[in-house]
Amino acid sequence: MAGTAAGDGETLERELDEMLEIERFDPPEEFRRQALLSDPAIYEQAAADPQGWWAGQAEALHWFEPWETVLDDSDPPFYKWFTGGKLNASYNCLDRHVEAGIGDRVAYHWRGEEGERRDVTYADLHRDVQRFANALKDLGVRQGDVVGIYLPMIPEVVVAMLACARIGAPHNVVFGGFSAESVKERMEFSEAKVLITVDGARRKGKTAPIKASVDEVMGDLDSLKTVVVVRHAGLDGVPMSDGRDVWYDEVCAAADPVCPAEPLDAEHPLFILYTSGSTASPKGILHTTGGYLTGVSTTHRHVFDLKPESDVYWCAADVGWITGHSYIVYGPLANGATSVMWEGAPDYPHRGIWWEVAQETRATILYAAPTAIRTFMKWGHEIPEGYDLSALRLLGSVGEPINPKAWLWYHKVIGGGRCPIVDTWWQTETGAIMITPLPGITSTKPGSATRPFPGVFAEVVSEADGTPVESGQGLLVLTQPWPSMLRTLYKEHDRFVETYFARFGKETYLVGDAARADRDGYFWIIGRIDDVVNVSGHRLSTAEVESAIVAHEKVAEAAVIGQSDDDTGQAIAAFVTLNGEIEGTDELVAEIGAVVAERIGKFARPKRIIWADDLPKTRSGKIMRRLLRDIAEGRALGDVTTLRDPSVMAALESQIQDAE
Ligand code: 6R9
Repeated sequence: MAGTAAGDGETLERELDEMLEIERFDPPEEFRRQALLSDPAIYEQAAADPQGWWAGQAEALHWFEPWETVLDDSDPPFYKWFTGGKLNASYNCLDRHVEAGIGDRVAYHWRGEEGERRDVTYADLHRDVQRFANALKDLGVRQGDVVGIYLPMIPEVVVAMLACARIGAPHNVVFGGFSAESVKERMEFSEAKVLITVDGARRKGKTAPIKASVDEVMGDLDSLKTVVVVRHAGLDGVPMSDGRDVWYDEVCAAADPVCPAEPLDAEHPLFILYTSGSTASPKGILHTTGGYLTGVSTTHRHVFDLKPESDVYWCAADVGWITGHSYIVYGPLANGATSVMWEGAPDYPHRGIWWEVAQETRATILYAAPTAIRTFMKWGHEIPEGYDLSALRLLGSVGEPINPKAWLWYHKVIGGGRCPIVDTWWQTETGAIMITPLPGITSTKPGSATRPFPGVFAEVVSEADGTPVESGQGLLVLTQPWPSMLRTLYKEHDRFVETYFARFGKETYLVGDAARADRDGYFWIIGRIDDVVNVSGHRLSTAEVESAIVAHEKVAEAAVIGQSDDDTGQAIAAFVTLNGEIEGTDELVAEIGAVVAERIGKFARPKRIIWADDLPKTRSGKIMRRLLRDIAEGRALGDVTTLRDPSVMAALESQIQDAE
C-alpha cells in the first residue's frame, strides 16, 4: 500500500511539517544501485565536452546517414545540430523496434473514460502509421506541408503525429482544451493544408461535438484543403462536407499498407507548437528532427532511469502540450518504452481513477503536474491509499514550481517514501528537460529542480547587467546551445531573436523565468518575468486573455493578472472597465467567461472578475500589473508615484472591499 501508516489527516500534516525540516533527500541506496546513471562524474564529463556528450547520445538513435558536424554555431542564435545527418523520427520510434524483434511490446496501455482498454503494441503503431502516412500522401500532403492535429487523448493522435514525421510533414498539434477559434488561428498562421480531428471528444461522461465546432469557424480558411475525421465518440450525423472532409478509417483502408520512412535532414522541421508569449499572438515554436529526438530520448532515459523491458511509464499530461510531445510520444517511443495513456480527467468516473489505472497497469513511473498533486492532496490521502501503488519506483513533476508541501505529500503518500522525485524544469522552447535531478545521483531539496542536466548550461544572472549571481535571485538564462532547442519562431525570425536573444546577446538564451541559485548551485524557479500566466501548468498570455475579454461589446478595457492560487498555482484575475454607465452584474461575468472560452478555451476563463472604473497606468499609458497583483492578493501597495493618477488605486481598493 502507498503511504504507510499515514494515519489521520492531522498526523500526516505533522509528519509533513517535520519532513520540511529535512533539507535534502539522497537517492535511496536501493534505487542508486540499480540506476542507469549513478556516478556523479557524468556532470563534469559532459561539461568538459558537451558536443562529445550529445554526439554520444545521438548515436543511440538510428541514422540513415551520419552527421558531418555536431554543432554548427556559425550564425547564432540560429544553431544547427548534426548537420549532414539523415534520420526519421517515426523510424526511430517504430521500425527499429519492430526490426529488433520487440514489435509485440505494448507502446500504450490506453485506458478510456468508460472503462475501455486498448493495449497498442509497437507493431500495431507501425502498421497504422504506415497506412495513415500513405493516406496523407494520397490527400496531397508533401514534405514540408504543415498538418494540423486537434485530437483528444486517443492512440490515433500518436499515429497522426508519427505519420506526419514519417513523410516529413511538420505537425501542428493544438491542445484539445483550446476552442475551435484557437485552432483556426493556429491553422491560419501555419497555413496548414490538412486538419486531423475527431467526431467528438468525451470528457467526464459528456461528449463535445468537436467536428461540428470546427466546421463553424473553419469555413473560410483557404489554405485548409482537407479535414480528416477520426471516429471516436460514436456521434451520429456528423456534418461532412463533400470534397473537403474524409473519414480517417476510410482513407486508411484505401491506402497502401507499406510506407518506408523518408530519410530527412537532421534539421528538417518536425513540428510547430504554438505557445503563449508576452503579446496576444501565440508563438509558433519550431523544432527540428535530429537534435530534438536526441534531447528527448536522452533525457527520457536518464531522468526517468528508464528500463524499457520492465518499466510502465505514465506521463499524465496531454499530448497537445510540449510535455505530451516530448514525454508521451517522442521520448518514450524512441526508447521503446511501455506507457500508460489515460483519456480522461482525474475525477471521472471517480477521484481514485488515476490510482486505479496505476494499480491495474502496475505503473512504475509517474510524471505529473503540481496542480494535479495539489488537487489529490485536497481530496485526501485516503483515496490513493486505497490502491496498491507498490510498483511505483520514481515520480516526476513538471509545468510549474512545486511547493515543498506538495512535494512531500507526493513523496510520502504516492511514492510510499521510497521513490525519488524528479522536479523537471523546461519549456516548449527547450524541447526537452533542462534542469532536473538525476534520480540515482542527485540529492533533492523539495521545491528545487536542482541542477542542469548533463550538457546543459544554466545560470542565474543579475537583472541589471547580466552578470552571474552566485547565490541569490535573478534571471534564468541558458548560456550554451543544446540539441533540442527551438530553431526559430515559425515565420517570425525577428521575433525569435528579439524575444530570446536580444537582452544578453545572441549567445545567451533568455528563459523568461526568474530563479534563485543557492549555495550548492541548486536552482529554484520562481516564475515568469513576462506577462505569461501559468494556470495549472497551462501557459497563457495576459494580453491574449485581455484581447478576448475586450471582444465583449460592453467592455471598454481589461487588465489581466495571474493571482496566486492554492489549487492551480496561478489563476486569472481580470480587472474590467465597462463602457459608459453599464453596471457589472453576475450575468456579465458569465458572458465574459463565455467569450474567453470561445476565443481561447474554457481553461482560460477568469477565476475572478473585478469591476474597475479605471485602471492604474503610468504616464506613458502602460497598465501597472504589479499594482493590480498587489491589490488582488491583498498586499500593501508598492510604489504608486509613477502613476498618472494615483487616486485610481484608492478607488480600486474600495471597489474590491465592496465586492468582498
Ligand atoms: C514543460 C512546460 C514553461 C514554463 C517555464 C516555467 C514553468 C515548467 C517547471 C516550471 C518551475 C518546474 N515551469 N516546469 N516552473 N518548476 N519544474 O511546462 O512547458 O508549457 O512551455 O511552460 O513553465 O515558468 O518557463 P511550457
